[in-house]
Amino acid sequence: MLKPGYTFITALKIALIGIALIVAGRPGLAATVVHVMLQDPSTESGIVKMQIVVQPDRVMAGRVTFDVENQSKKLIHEMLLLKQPSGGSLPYDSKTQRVVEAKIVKFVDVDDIKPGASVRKTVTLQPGVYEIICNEPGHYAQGMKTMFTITR
Ligand SMILES: [Cu+2]
Repeated sequence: MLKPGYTFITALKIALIGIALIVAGRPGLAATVVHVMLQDPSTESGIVKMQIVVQPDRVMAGRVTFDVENQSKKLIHEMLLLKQPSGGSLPYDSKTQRVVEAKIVKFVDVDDIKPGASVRKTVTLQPGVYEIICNEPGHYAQGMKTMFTITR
């Protein structure tokens, strides 16, 4: 036979686990995971240029965890999340071959990820059209940029 006190504690534990499961299952409270894959021809045969693959490229506003993986076998890459400027293109310095970071608002900035390494970053994002880029010298111009959308 169980003691009354034990039964109460057990019921309380079950209730708390139930609440935790409900909270975890609610959108907006748990972070959405977005996979960002930084690739170039050294990643695998068939990839002909530097590129960023984002899955999914459209998520709801709220907490978003970016799981950034440098899938290159040779090159250091990085990942910046920024707002797309309305109409215009990003400020670019052709001398350094980089987007001028002092002139843009960055929501995520993961610098210098070594080949094969992964980094996770969680941020809270408002609806809008964003851009994910790599700003190692020359990489943006060579194609390391992709659109990313946050919906309501
Ligand atoms: Cu790069």
